[in-house]
Amino acid sequence: MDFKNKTVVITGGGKGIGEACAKVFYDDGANVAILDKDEPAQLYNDNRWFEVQCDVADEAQVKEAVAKVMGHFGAIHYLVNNAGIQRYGTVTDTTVDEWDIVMNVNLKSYFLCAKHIIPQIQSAGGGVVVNVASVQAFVSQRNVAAYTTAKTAILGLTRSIAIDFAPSVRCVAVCPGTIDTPMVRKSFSMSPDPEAVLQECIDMHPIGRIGTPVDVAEVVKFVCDDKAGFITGQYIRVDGGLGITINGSKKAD
Ligand code: BMA
Repeated sequence: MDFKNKTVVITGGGKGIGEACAKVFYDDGANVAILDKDEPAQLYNDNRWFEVQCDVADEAQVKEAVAKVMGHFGAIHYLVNNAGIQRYGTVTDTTVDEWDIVMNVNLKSYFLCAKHIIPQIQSAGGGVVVNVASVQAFVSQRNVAAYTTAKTAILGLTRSIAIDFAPSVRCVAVCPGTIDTPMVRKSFSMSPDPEAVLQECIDMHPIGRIGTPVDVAEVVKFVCDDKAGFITGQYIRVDGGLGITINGSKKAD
């Protein structure tokens, strides 16, 4: 129970990677606070589990949520910025509204939560901010211009937080490949042949499968552990080798 008496705040913690993070921290003894825009699911009926319905792209709501978490747990040691959405379009066909919503959820919310939670982490004696980015910070798919831009910017935010708040606060980006989440399943379902898209995604990853939310959550938890105490300002790719070869998991032709 490495995380006993430690509190982690996880944005977008109601499903997908965020939910898996919440579970692995909870299983390791942490107090877990989930900030999610959807109605809380209340997975565990326990004092160590606290859910706040909150739009993390809205500063007033973030401030109120942080006050609620502080009221419940009295301290915050870790922030996992994870809330994310994916919208489709090139720069010429992405509307300004779509651009703004992707930037607000995938980037501004990371800034807002860091802004209002880092002072609490400092008061608690130090801790870690983990920013869940994407392998699309390095290699981009077609037709997701706003998403890949926001995910790339998260690396800059990660370095800034790491420099500005060292040594008491570490900040690390975790960059997943294709992970079996509701967000990714939704993207598959937009294709006339979702199974073919799934297979294409499997083929992109030399490990020969897409990832599970727990694959990512275990790395997020490790990064928060004192055992990772010499890692800051960096990114860790959790992507099954996506991008290291021309042919993904396919054997050479
Ligand atoms: C993720 C999402 C997924 C995609 C994966 C690999 O961040 O964009 O839809 O499959 O990156 O590109």
